[in-house]
Amino acid sequence: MKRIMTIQDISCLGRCSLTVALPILSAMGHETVILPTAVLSTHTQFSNFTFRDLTEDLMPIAEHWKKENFKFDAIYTGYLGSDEQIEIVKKYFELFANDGALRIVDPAMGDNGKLYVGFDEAFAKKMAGLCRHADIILPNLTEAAFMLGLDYQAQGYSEEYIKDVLRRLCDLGAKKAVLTGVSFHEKELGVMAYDAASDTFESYFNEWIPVSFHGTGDCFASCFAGAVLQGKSVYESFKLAADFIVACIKRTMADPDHHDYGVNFEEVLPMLVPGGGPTLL
Ligand code: PXL
Repeated sequence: MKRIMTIQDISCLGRCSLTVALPILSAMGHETVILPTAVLSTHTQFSNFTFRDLTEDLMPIAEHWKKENFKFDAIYTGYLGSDEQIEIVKKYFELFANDGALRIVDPAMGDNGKLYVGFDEAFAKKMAGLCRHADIILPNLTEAAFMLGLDYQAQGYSEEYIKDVLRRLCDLGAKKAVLTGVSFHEKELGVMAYDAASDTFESYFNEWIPVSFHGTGDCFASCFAGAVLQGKSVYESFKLAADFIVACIKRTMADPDHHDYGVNFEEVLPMLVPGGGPTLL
């Protein structure tokens, strides 16, 4: 069994960050070690959320784990609350990823052309600095634009433009970049990826479902990380993750009482279980 450490917040309600990463990675058959960076009453799209910063616990936890000589096959980071937490994650990479562990960074900090509440352009640049230490990064187009200092383009761009964005993302230092929320045709939405070592691109598209749900980026990243750790290729992993998200959105919309602050991924989890549950696409 593989052991993965995931570093992100606990938003108690809102189906994002650790409340999706832990069940998804567990369902995919991995021992999942969590490092919570903060506890929030909800994610930051709600008003008046509480925020308990856990920064001061992070290094004592690392020191304990180091003394116990715990090993990890992968470290996957998501939403991080501050510059200081980004620096601490770099230390975790140094301490725990020194014997071949895969470092996956989802620079979760924005969507639809805007950064989430609490983040600014300087934070995006710090996140770009963390990407330098990653094997694989998973930004959406908004996060890529902020990290690279480019204007956000919602649509109407060319394939060459996306390839240029991907090359620049790998120029930050990551070995591979997987860009989500890419669309070259009105009715399609998908993923394009770049592998700097082989200078190759791969892409995968699904039908565009014209809705937006919170937390889908975290579900995508968790499923992707779980699939890579199962030994799937980067292409197979982002294809599975994209299909998983489409299935989650369809399942959510099938409920007339659904809300938009998280998707029903729970009932779609069986499609990720090794050995197979039903495919719920
Ligand atoms: O889904 C990303 C995410 C994770 N954690 C917190 C958030 C968000 C997005 O808004 O607010 C706390």
